[in-house]
Amino acid sequence: MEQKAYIQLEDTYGAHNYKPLDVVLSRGKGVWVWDVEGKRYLDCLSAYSAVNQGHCHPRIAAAMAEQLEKLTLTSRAFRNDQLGPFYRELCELTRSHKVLPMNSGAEAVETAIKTVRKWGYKVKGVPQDQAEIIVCANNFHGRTITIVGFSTDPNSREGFGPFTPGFKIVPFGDAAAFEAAITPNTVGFLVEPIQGEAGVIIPPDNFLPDVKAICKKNNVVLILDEIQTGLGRTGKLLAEEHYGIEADLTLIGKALSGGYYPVSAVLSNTEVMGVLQPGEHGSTFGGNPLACAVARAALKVLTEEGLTENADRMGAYFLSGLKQIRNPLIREVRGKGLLIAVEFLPEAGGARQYCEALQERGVLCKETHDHIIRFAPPLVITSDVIDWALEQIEAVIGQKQTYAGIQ
Ligand code: IF1
Repeated sequence: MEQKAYIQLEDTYGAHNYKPLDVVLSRGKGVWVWDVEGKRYLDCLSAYSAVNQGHCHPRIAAAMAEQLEKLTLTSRAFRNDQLGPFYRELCELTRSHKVLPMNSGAEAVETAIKTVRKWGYKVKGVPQDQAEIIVCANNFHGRTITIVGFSTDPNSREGFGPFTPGFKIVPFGDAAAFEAAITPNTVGFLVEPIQGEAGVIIPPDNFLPDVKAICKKNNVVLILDEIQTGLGRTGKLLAEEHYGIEADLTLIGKALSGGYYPVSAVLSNTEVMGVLQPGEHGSTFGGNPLACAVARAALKVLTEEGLTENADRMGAYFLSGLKQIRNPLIREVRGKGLLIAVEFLPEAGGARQYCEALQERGVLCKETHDHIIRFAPPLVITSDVIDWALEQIEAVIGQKQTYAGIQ
């Protein structure tokens, strides 16, 4: 079938809850993907950091293929031979005490919300149903009703009410505002170390250390959502390491499976997780043997192939190359590791046009909030590929472009 036939099928039979680029992919390997007409593209989105290990990594594929022949799902009514080793390897890697495995990132977020609320009632002594959780403006934590209820993005929440009570919103990066919002009923602070969807918003260096101290002083659980920033993306295994702190609960997902399977987890560095008793939380597929086998392989690839270190080196290289691009329409180039954004002034006419022009040149990326392009290639990228990507990006957004888009 031709590209446009696939597009027509999607548009005819699919809900229109996305506005994808008109590229129909059929194959992926490492940093590259190919469309149905055989054209090759550099993937600069990595499925929003779920493919940190690169597309179709053979070691993860092999682990999945082997497990497929053995056992895929038992439910948690019974034990299996992949879950315990997965727990241990993940805890040792992240210096965690406990793991609660789920499937999607949003489920990990919801699990953390339930856990800290229960901790608030059973341990902190918050009156029943009075627990408060503080979040930041411009957050992105998923798409469930509870989560979009504390979103500040109208597109994420309009028309989906009524929402779950018990959440307060403070400005991102403002520790004083966070402290001022705390009450005796505050049980948790849920925050991304770097806001991905908001456009790679990096807080002041002292924000998270200050927040950690404030949480400790006020007996508030610090929940870091590392579903996008975690697992090597920012040049550290977890983004919290840039700030020298440890969360009480850490949420991971996406690259936990290397893009092979929905796997997420809540990591507990304290006994907060201990409040959950049998039968109080769970999921049909949470912690299934196939998910665990895939995640174990994905973590091994991440560590044994030095992908975090590569993200640090290649991210610095990519960022410095982008910063050399001259264009008065560029407001800012920012990033940590291979989580990078180029923000344009409104006069540029929006970032989508640049994403479409880059698609023509074989680079796939995605705009966010109209004026920002996020560049987040798989962590296996090499400097020669970055050099090629910079040539394409310079050609599209470099100095010679006029106002309101491409000549
Ligand atoms: C979509 C955005 C990114 C996340 C953080 C939790 C979740 C996500 C920090 C929920 C998921 C995904 C969702 C996906 C696109 C992508 C996304 F554009 F939506 F906002 F990455 F920035 N915490 N982010 O980034 O994880 O339930 O999706 O597994 O909704 O299209 P999930």
